[in-house]
Amino acid sequence: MLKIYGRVNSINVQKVLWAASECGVGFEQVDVGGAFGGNDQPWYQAMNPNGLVPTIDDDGYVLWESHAVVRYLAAKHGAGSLWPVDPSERGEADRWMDWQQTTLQTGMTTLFWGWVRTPAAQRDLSMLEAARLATAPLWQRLNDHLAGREHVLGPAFSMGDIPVGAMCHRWLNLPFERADLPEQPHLRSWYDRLCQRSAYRAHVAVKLT
Ligand SMILES: N[C@@H](CCC(=O)N[C@@H](CS)C(=O)NCC(=O)O)C(=O)O
Repeated sequence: MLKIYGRVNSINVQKVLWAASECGVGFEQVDVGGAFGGNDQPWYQAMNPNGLVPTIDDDGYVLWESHAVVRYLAAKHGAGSLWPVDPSERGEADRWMDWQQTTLQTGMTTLFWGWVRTPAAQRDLSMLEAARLATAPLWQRLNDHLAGREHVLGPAFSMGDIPVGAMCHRWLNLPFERADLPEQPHLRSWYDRLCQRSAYRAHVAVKLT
C-alpha cells in the first residue's frame, strides 16, 4: 500500500494527501516531522536524505519532493483528469505548480509562520506587513488568470490546481487586515469550488496550525 510520510499540517504533505485522495488511491499516512520528529533519523534519511517531508513509499518505490510526488500519482492514477494528457495543458499545469514554489512561497512562508506559528508577542509586524503587501499582487496574478475559468486549466480540475489551491486556503484564512486589498473575486470563487471537493476539505481546508 502507498505510504505517505509527513505531518498533516505541512502544506507540502497536504498537496500529496489531497492528490492521493483525488486519485482514489488507498494510502497510509505516517506522522513524521515537526513535533513528531523522525525525519532526522537514519531510517527516514535513508529514504529522503534531505530530512524533509513528504516522502512516499509506493510498494518499494520511494519518492520525495511534493510536486514530483503529485505528478507521479497523477500520471499513475489520473491520466486525463488530474494528469493532463495534452502536452500544452500539462505545461500550463506545471507552470502554476512551479510558480507556487518559486514565486509565491517566500512571502507566504513569512506570513504563515508569523501569524500561525509565532506567539503574538514575538511577531515582527513590520516584516509581516511587508510580506502581505508583496504577496497580494502575486495572488492578484492568479485571480486574473482565473477570470472566466473554473480551474487553473479551465473547466477541469487538474494537478495544476493542487499547489496553488493548498496555499490559497492559507492566503484567504490568515488573520491579517484585508480591507485595503483588492477583492480577488475569481480567486474566491475558485476557492469556493475547491471547498466543494471532499478531498480538499479533508486535507487542506482545515484549521491552520
Ligand atoms: N521542496 C520540498 C520542501 C519540503 C519541506 O520544506 N518540507 C517541510 C514541511 S512543509 C519540512 O519537512 N519541514 C521540517 C519538518 O517538518 O520537520 C517539497 O516540496 O517536498
